[in-house]
Amino acid sequence: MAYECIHATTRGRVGLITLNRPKQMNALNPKLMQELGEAMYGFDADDGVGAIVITGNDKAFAAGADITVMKNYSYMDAFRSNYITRDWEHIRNVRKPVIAAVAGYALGGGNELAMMCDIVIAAENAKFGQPEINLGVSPGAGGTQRLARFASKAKAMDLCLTARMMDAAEAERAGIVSRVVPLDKLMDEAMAVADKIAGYSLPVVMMIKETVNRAYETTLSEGVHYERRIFHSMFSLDDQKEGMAAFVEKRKPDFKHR
Ligand code: DAK
Repeated sequence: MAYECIHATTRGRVGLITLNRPKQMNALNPKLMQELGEAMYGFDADDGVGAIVITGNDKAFAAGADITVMKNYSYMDAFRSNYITRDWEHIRNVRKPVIAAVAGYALGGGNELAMMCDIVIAAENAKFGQPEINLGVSPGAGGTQRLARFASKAKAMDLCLTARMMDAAEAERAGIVSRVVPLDKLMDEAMAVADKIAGYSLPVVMMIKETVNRAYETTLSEGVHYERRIFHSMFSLDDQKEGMAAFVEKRKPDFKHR
């Protein structure tokens, strides 16, 4: 499918989305976010796709929402049009794992987009931040909430109130990045991770994603209870029978994704 602001393609069982506004540092305009949602829903519905990778270019994952679009908005414009919210919430609705492969700047909405993904793999040149305060506004796509939950209150306050950027090593220490790799290895690493996940039983992968995300929405005892119910339900899967039989028979499992 041809898009204006992204590229979307499949490689094996991995759906790869590349943000493609290089001259604007991949600033996230409404068209890009609408296309991103469309491509992600397409991959989510495609039985041939088991995991999704979102990336940018070497200089920028995304330098935030497009400031040229926002600058003349009034309160009513933002409120009545539910400013970009509908297109941003798509990311959270996708049920297959989404990996952000981040090189260069991930700022404002770019950092928020990365934090909406399930795994963040960063190149050594990646820089993460919430510089909205420079523009006279606060983060608006979950930055204050996800940074406080995924990193800490101290990091959330520090980044949101000073606009300073974290490098990849600090972001990994803070907990928002899962691995850091050299820039020239970023896509190999991200695709290898996605490929590995896509090789497992798709319903199990989707249930694990759903269960981990529960940890951020509920109490520990409710979360563990939910995990137990999901675990019990997995004994209805052909893939559970196959996975355990393959272990006992000392062979590779042949998952059928059901
Ligand atoms: N918007 C529009 N254009 C941008 C941009 C952005 N966010 N970031 C960069 N550009 C453009 C620059 O204007 C420049 O364009 P030309 O002058 O060439 O036409 C081009 O990209 C290259 O940028 P620079 O010349 O500035 O390049 P440098 O290497 O010197 O600096 C930089 C790179 C990324 C450090 C710098 O461009 C920068 O500071 N950019 C702005 C970063 C920023 O403030 N980001 C936060 C934006 S606010 C919400 C959802 C999301 C949001 C809010 C609500 N809802 C769901 C309600 C998000 C808000 C934000 O992200």
